[in-house]
Formats: sequence, structure tokens, C-alpha cells
Amino acid sequence: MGFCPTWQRPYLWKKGFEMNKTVTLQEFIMDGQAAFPFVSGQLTRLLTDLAIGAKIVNHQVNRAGLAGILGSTDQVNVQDEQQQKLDVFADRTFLRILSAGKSVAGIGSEEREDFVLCGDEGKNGKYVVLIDPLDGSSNIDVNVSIGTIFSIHKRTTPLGEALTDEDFLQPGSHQVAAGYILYGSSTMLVYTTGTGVNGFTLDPAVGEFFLSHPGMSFPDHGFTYSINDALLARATPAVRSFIEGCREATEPAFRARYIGSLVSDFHRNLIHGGIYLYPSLINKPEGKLRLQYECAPLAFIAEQAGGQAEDDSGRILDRKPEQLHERVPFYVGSRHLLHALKACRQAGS
Ligand code: AHM
Ligand code: MG
Repeated sequence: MGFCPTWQRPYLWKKGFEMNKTVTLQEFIMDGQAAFPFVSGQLTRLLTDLAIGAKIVNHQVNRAGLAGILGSTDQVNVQDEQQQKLDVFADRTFLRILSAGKSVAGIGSEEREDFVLCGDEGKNGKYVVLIDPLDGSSNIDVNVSIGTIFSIHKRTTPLGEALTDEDFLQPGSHQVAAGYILYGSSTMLVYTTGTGVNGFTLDPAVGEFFLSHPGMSFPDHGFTYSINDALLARATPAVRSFIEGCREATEPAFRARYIGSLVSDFHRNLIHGGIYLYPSLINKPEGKLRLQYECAPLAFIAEQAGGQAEDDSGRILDRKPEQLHERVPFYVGSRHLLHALKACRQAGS
């Protein structure tokens, strides 16, 4: 252990919380407010609103089959993908709740072509949110875990002025917070404000998130790789050689695990150790995943948990987006596996 002491010592322990005490997400956020430079009252409000949105979306996800709202709408989103009904619901829910608070100036959603300004044309809120309201939505019809991913930046234009594109096109390294909600066998909210990663599990009986995974970190060694195998023939030689290496390893042997739902695949790898890859492809060099809505927030969490996240040329968090819906190849997970992938790249394989 020991290369990143901050995330080894979860915030609660530093503050002297009793770890046998039940801690709600709200308590945790409130307590953090005073301790960190960016955790002002507005960020507290914003994180609280995201948790409220999570509970509402979770309720709909759980009752989707019963309510007859499974399946697709006939609309196509900005990425030319067919939208699912729950995508629409999640998008509207998060936008409604976040716009109603006073802390958000503007929101970019994976489901919307352009960003949305909140309040008085975005002049007042301190933060900008980028959100994938329901990732992995092609899995909804088959009852597979899905997720929400969010990224929070401080606005760059001064308060009182209208937001510009630049507020939404900041590199991931400027994020003040990022997180995801996993609608799985349990519903979890995992987030970071740059001082480690903490996970909270929803108790559906009382409708409250409780701290269940303090100080999350990638295990030092992980032996799971997650990639859509059908894409491999079109992936780069480095990725093919890396996967070949994983397949050949025997001491210990690797496991291949791919749910096809990014939040679920990332979460499993964070707990057990592993690597997720969505590579650049011969006919699609930019890959599939969106820098702003998926890769940058998960990269922030990964680094805070002692892991690593890269595209084909370097650190995801250093990449400055040129457009809102930019796509990037994405490799994220345990450090030693990212190092091995880099070695394949450097070997020119
Ligand atoms: P989405 O944002 O349209 O849901 O797409 C993102 C999803 C990820 O959750 C998942 O890892 C990936 O797409 C799966 O893609 P593929 O089916 O090409 O393997
Ligand atoms: Mg998505």
C-alpha cells in the first residue's frame, strides 16, 4: 500500500467518526462541508439533490416492469441511439431537481444536444454539472444493472455573467466532484470530492443512503479484464496483445467479465481489482464512450481510489474536451494493469 496515503485514510476516520456508528450520506456530506475548500453550502445542496434524484430514478427502475414503462421510445438521441423510456425519465428527473436548486448554473446531459441553463440564464449558480442520466440503458429490457454518472465543475465565467461553452469544456482535472449511482441488487451512490472515494448503500426501507464502503480503493492486484470481445479484431494491436497476455496468464489466471453496463463493470473492478477497456476501433478511432459524461468522472474516481484512467495517448483527466459529446477510447482500472497495457503500447505491439 502507501503510494497515495489520502485515499488509504478515509475522511471519516481522519475526523474521528466512530466506524460502528451508522452514518447517512447527508451527515457525511454536511460534515465534509467545513473541512474542504470546495465543499461550500452550494456543493452540499448539489450533492443532496443528486441523491434525491437517485432515489426517484431508483424507484422507477425497480418498478419499470410493473409500470409498463420498459422498452424504447421512438425518439433518437443526439448520439443517434434509440432512447429508452427510462432514459427520458432519468434525464428529466435530474434536470428538474438540479435546476430547482440554487447551486447549478448549467447542465450538460448525454441525452441532450446542447447544455441547459438554469435559473436566470445560468448567471447565478456556482457549478456546472455533466450527467449521463441512465448509462447502459440498452440493458433495461433484460433487467441488468444500470447506472447514473455525474461530473461537477466550478463555473469559469464570473457569477452574474451568462455561461459560455468554456464552462462546459473543462478538462477532467478541474472536476470538484464526480460520482455514480449503481442501480443493482442494491442501489449505491459512490462519489469523490477529491479526498478519497466513499460508497453509500440505499436502505429501501427508510429511503436513506448509508455509508457502507468508506475509503474505497482498487486492490493492489486485480485479475479481471472487461472488454467487448466482439470488438477485439478491430482494436489496436496494443489492446489485442494486452488481452492475449491476460488470456495466457496462469499464475494466477485472469477472469473475463463484461456486463456491457459501464457503471457495473467499473464498480466490480473497483471492488475486486481489474481493468475495463473500450478501445479505439479501426472504423471508430474515437471508441464509443463520452469523455465528459462517462470517462472523466470515472477517471476522477479511479485516480482517487488509487487506480488509473487513460486513452491511447495519456491521462484522461488531462484531456481538454473540444465538444460536449466528444468520444474517447477508455482504459480504466488497477494501476498494474494500466501499466501492462502501456507497456504493450510502448512495445509497438
Ligand atoms: P450508453 O451510454 O448508450 O448506455 O452506452 C454506454 C454503454 C456502457 O455502459 C457500456 O460499457 C458500453 O456502452 C457497452 O457498449 P458495447 O455494447 O458496444 O459493448
Ligand atoms: Mg452512457
